[in-house]
Amino acid sequence: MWLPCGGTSNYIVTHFRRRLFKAYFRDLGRRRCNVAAFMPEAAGFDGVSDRSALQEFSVSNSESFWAAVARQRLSWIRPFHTVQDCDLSRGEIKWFVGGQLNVSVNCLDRHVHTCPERVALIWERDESGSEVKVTYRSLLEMTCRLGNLLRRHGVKRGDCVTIYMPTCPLAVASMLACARIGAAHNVVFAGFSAEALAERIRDAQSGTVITVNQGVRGGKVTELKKTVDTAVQSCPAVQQVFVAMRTENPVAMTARDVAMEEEMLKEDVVCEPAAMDSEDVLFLLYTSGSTGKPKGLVHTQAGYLLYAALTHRYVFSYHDGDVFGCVADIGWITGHSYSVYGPLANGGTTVLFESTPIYPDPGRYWEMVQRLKINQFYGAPTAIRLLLKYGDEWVHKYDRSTLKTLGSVGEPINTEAWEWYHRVVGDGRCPVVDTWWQTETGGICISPRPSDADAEIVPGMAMRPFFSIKPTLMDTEGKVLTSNDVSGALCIAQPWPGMARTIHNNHQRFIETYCRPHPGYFFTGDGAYRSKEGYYQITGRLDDVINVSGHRIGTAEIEDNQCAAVAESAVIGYSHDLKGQGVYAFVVLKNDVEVQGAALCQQLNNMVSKKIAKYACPDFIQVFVQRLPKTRSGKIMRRVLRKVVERDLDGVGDLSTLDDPTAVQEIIQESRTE
Ligand code: 6R9
Repeated sequence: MWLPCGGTSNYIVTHFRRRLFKAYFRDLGRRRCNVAAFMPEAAGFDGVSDRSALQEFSVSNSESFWAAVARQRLSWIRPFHTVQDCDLSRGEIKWFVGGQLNVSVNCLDRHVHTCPERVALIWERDESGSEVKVTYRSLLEMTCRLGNLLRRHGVKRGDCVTIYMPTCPLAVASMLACARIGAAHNVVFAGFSAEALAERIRDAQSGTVITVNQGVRGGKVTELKKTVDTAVQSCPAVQQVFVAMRTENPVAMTARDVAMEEEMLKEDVVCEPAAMDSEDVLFLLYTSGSTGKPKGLVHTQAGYLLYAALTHRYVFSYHDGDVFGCVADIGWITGHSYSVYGPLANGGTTVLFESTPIYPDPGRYWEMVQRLKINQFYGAPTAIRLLLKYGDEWVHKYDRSTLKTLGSVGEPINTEAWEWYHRVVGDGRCPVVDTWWQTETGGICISPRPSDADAEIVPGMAMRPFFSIKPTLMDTEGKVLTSNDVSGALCIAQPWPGMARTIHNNHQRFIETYCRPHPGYFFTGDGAYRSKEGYYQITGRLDDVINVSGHRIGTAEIEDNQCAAVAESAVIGYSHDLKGQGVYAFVVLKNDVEVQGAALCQQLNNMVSKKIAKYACPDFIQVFVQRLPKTRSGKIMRRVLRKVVERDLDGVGDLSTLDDPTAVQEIIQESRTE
């Protein structure tokens, strides 16, 4: 004790003890109260008095954590009897076994009971300034009519419906109508070619397709119905195509086609929801593998919905009344989890963005933020880098004071883009959350938030695992790396409810891709660095890793070294006589920049050798590339760049997800003239 012993001090000691005791419990009470205010379920978790204890609890008591959250946040028709039944090494994943629920009831009906007139969707149409608001009541009506229509046309529980539509309320209602009647949906991005669409319809064994007459994006009209007509010629199983009208232009209808809105009007606004088992299929979503055909990842009902809802609520700190603006297309997992399921499960108001970041001008996002009073904005680094090129004026023109959180997803966000997003878009006052996840993970797994309000955020780092996520890094021999300040293959050490359950029709491929490389772990295919402080930073796809003279370098590490003249870059490894692999860099310059190639190369080399090491310096820099080949969701296709450099154009593999094939032609031309 710090007081000297003596007669009079006894009183003081007791007095102090009592005060200390009281203060301890007051503090504990306050912390408990804080943590329960943050997450009500936490009040029932033993020993959880603050957020870091909550995080630890969620990892080491993942079953209790998810059981409490599932009971609290989902409406069940029948409660589950087993929280999880998983064996990662065999790729057997089951959550909330025995439970029954309906996803559309969770996303709609329960909010209609409490707040029918709340806006569920704000459809930000391509035509700027013509947004359409849809309340929970009317979205439920739309969904029910559509559910009844599908049922009347023979769509049954367990069938799979392909949705080939732009981001719009009817597309959301189509997804939810499938969920209502127990059919699975398969949304295909409405920019894919007829061939890519046909391949996905066939693989999903869809007998029904939903589309629109025409799409409108960036002011351009696309003939979506015609694309479907071509696609279904090679899909004998397709019996019916529902056609909604996005524009007023009529399209040729065949005997197979159904005029969707007209027929919906004949249907009842009440549609009995199917009681679905937790592990029934909710949707398939195709994502391209680097080789082979696209994979139809399968997500199921309860676990997916719960994970989307919880991550949406806590990563973005979404609160009732906020307007959530995720600008991803519904054809991607980001659109599924954060434009549709997460926000709607939380009774939120979500923006459906139909346009592009530069239509009608590069101020589009920020004008929309001002007009719709968006509180959380969630976009992709590729768009941020594009807008950065156009300068700050386009941002400053608009009032962004409603913004509270900015999110990034899809690729590593380089430091320059991160700083610009934070400083210019967010006026330096909004946390930027760089969220790492995959179609396979169903929702965000690593992100700077949730954490304490004043917890540091390091630019360009995803940083902290979400509740119950246990990231693990493996070395090249497959051993777990336990220390900090290391890089390795990113795995996740225990199952979580949002993870994909299988690849449609190919469970073997699921096991081989995700479970076999590191038995007992889910293998992500990405590389990551764990910093001295224990924060995670994604270094890029492992199949893109470059190995120079025995040093493994992630693409993101080199690409982050950009100088003022550079808009974006991509590096790949190519075969090099001495070093095994050399570094080949493609560099896109900012608009109106005049630089000498040699000076720029010198500058870039200096930066890389200063920040990483001399061995990481590009051996060859192809400057003045107009643009990089990207997927339609904005990811750089390094695989294609590698083939260009190797002059192996026949070996490029699946190109169906490539945004604009002319980008590849340009690079081939330029690489010949260099
Ligand atoms: C949500 C989504 C998944 C792949 C993933 C990784 C890359 C996504 C990232 C990121 C670095 C981030 N990725 N988010 N890389 N930082 N914040 O994009 O899903 O289309 O399946 O792509 O995207 O390589 O493995 P998906």
